[in-house]
Amino acid sequence: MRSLTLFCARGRLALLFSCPALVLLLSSCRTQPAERVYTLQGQVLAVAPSRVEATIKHEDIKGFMPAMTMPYKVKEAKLLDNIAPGDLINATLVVVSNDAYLTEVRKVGSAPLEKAVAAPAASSGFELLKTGEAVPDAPFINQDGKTLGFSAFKGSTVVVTFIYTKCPLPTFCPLMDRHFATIQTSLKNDPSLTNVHLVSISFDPITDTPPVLKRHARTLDADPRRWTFLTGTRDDIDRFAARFGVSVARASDNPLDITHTLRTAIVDADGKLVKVYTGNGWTPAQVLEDLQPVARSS
Ligand SMILES: [Cu+2]
Repeated sequence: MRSLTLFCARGRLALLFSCPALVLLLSSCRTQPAERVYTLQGQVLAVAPSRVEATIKHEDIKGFMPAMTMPYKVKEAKLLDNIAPGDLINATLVVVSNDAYLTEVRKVGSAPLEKAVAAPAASSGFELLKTGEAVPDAPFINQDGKTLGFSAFKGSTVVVTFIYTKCPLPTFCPLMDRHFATIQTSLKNDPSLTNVHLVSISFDPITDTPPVLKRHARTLDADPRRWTFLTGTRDDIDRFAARFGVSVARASDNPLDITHTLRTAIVDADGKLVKVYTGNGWTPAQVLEDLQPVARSS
């Protein structure tokens, strides 16, 4: 039931495309409140300088997601006025269809911070790719189970992002999916961008097998001629992703409990890095604008 609830959160339209049996369940989704509210308990590891976001290592959120460490938006900056790293908090997590944020943040104690919870990519021993540098090749498997290297996309301008299909927060991986779906629509309507290809790489190879990726692609209405989903071995994916600045940390007791950052990049038709977008603040319009000169020169 949990997966269905999450699915509803991502958008009812997706449900329509997925499978006929699920359509029957649509009515039960409709009756769900637009806003879902959960209790979050955990420790604050960091507070963003703008104080609109805090990284929290939290316990299981009953009925929603397992324990993990990740950044959460707060409804208003003043909610974090008296909150500092190390604080133990109780908060209310509000999840709406395309957004999630904390309200009612309450300090209930404090505890010493553990060191190096999610190692940043910089310490993983891989150098970040620089603009103009050739993106290294890496072996992947696509949603059809076909083996291919990243170099297979040479000749096309590529927009690549990193996701996993079970990501529970609408503002993270599901947002990357929605943005890519929006870009795909624009690509189809813009003849100058016919040579642009979208690539979503999952860093959860245990769950995101080719059939799972294929189903996921279908729910997003992804056109396999324009948008490819890739998986591979964990090491190959992590090594490749780290070059773009993606850090992926899996809990030692449960590799399905994933803490990650987001990076999206444009790679030109020669396989060279053009631009990297950090986090979830970028927009499809911005990427489409940045694609214009790149796609034209290829
Ligand atoms: Cu995610």
